[in-house]
Amino acid sequence: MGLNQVLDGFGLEDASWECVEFGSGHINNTYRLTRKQTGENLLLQRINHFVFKEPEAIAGNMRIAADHLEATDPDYLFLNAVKTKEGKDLWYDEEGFPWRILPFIDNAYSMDEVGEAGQARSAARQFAILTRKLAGLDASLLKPTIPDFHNLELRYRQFREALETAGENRKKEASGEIGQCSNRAHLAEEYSRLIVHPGCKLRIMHHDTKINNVLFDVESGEAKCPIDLDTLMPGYIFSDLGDMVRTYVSPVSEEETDLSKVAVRDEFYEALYDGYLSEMAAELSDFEKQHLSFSGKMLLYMQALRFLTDYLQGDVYYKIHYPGQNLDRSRNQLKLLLELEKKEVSHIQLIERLLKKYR
Ligand code: ADP
Ligand code: GN1
Ligand code: MG
Repeated sequence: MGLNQVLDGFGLEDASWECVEFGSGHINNTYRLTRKQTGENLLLQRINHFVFKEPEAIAGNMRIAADHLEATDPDYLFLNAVKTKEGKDLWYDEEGFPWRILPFIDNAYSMDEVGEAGQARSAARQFAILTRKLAGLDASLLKPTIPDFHNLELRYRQFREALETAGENRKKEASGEIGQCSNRAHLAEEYSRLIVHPGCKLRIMHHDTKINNVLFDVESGEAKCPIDLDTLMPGYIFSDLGDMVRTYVSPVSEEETDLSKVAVRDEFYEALYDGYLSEMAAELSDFEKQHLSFSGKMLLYMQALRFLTDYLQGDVYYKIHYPGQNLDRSRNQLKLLLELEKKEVSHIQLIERLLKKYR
């Protein structure tokens, strides 16, 4: 697909813009566009329509959220799409891929690993603010952009199905991880029990709160705003907290293959819960408060299952840079899950202390 056609779809002159690949996401293709004369930046993204089968749902959700925020809090920084020539949010290429342009946040950066506990606190605050500001909007107005995205029982079933069709070599390579994932099926049952409780509220959640989905301000070093809002949709409190535990507490990212480096940093765990609860504690039901510590386990288990399932299926979902990367990622997540499980009692006590602080 020629870039000139894409830019033309948005009424932009190809010759005036420089385009470079950007970011380290696993799903979409992201580019920074820079206007040669002025240095003005835009963010261009090709949405992966194999993953997001109903891209209009993303655009629709963003619009509903943006309208609500515009009415209730016009100063809140919420990125909404730049319109195509036809006044639409998305432009479709010949292969059926939707493209969008978003305002580019200048003087900001994202990171793949968290270096300081203060960054964990600050990022978690931003995700909490987003959910709090949307708490007055009926969650059922937003569509699931990926149905059953965080349905842990379904993820477990998909893993079992992948085992039935996987090649013998891959199954042999992954035998240890297959065993570890099979042994934790009770977590999926626990999740299903928790989310049907009336105290577990259906909320508008981000669903992809990993650390490279928040931008930090160059000057202040503080988190500025959540990005990657493709999965902003109805869900439960565990999703966002869980993905933060998954990606903020370890000194290394999910890509690290030296498992001795994968660890739980208590200071970072505390900071992220502190930041999140400082904004969200008053919003939570008693039931949600009582089960917050489940979040990290749930998300780590789900991510281990998802990477392993993709490995068993022949790497059809996540971008990989070398063979076996999805198995390595799954190993990394299982190690972190094990480390987290060891600290469960002290984490529950910590969360109780923080809930008292924000009562
Ligand atoms: P993916 O779905 O592939 O993860 P993202 O929307 O997260 O795509 O974008 C990839 C990267 O691009 C981010 O990690 C961030 O570094 C950068 N980025 C995304 N949106 C913006 C923005 N509006 N302004 C500046 N940089 C951005
Ligand atoms: C994907 O798009 P990206 O890289 O921010 C995935 C998340 C996973 C994450 C693991 C739509 O997020 O669910 O947690 O990879 N997004 C989708 O790094 O599947
Ligand atoms: Mg991303």
